[in-house]
Amino acid sequence: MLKDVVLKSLNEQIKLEHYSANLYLAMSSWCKVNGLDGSANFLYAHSSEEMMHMHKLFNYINETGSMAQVSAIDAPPMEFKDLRDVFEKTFEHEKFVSKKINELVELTFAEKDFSSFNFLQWYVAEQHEEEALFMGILDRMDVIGFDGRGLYMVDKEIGKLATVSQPQ
Ligand code: OFO
Repeated sequence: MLKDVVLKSLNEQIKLEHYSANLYLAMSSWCKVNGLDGSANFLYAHSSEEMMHMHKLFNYINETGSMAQVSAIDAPPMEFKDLRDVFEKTFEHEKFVSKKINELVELTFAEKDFSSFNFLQWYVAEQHEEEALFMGILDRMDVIGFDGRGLYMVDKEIGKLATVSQPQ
């Protein structure tokens, strides 16, 4: 069984991962209707990854004999200025998630919950990868630029990063 203070924070993280999944799904929808299929596919696939992050926490909590919670989550934004705005927001969001994971790690260490501390190391490594991934996309945008066929090229490059494609 988890201590109440740890359980509460892990359940908050479930909520945040679920929100991440919905945020990227909303962004995928915006990209799709704006003709940016590569980015739409990438963000759709990334939304599934976020659901996996959520399920991993959910299963961990239940395995300890504590109750994983399914909570109401806020609706994500649906309007974006342009593709750069979408990916600046993903990067900002991932930095926020990293901050929350670090707080959780700190809490489990302070509470001497070393099992949860060890479990959370996976998220620490994952956040490092995700921040690098989204920063890399912003860098690609800077290199390719948006002049002429730039937007088309950027979208194509982002599409290549999709881990799974959308169902037809
Ligand atoms: Fe994007 O890593 Fe979970 O939230």
